[in-house]
Amino acid sequence: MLAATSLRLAAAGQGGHAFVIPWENPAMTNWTAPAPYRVSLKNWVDYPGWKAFDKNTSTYVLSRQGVPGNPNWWIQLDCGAPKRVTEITFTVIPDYRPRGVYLSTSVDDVTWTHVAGGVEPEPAEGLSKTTVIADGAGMIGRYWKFHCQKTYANHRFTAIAEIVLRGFE
Ligand SMILES: [Ca+2]
Repeated sequence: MLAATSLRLAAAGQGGHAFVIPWENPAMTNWTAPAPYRVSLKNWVDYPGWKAFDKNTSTYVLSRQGVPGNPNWWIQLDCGAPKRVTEITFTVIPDYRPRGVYLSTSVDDVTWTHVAGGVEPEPAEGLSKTTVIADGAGMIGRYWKFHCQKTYANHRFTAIAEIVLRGFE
């Protein structure tokens, strides 16, 4: 046990994190598969939102913006257990860019902590943007929720092609 612990700490390097098994969210094949992962959302069109987490940048989640009284929409990944997430990569599709997207996280689906804002790429930045969390130290959460606040251009729809979370078990 001691040897294994020492090995992990050695691998952690200067960060000294106790858990250093690299982790990345799996490709979802439905709302709840593979278990224990689960995608949920609050949006304003009927769309298979789990495709924002299917590791395919040609598929996406779509929603309307600007619905009276409910202007924002969100999509979240429940990892089934807490993960330390150190970075996320957020990919859009050209004509339906969201704007002002921020990420929050929770360990219990009750208390939420703001993680990062502006996680979407600006048009000049291309279609994907990677955001490093807490200078690479990451944050620990089970639920990771992406809030889409605004649109670009004249579209009333926004879409997210793919979100990938990386970090440690
Ligand atoms: Ca996708």
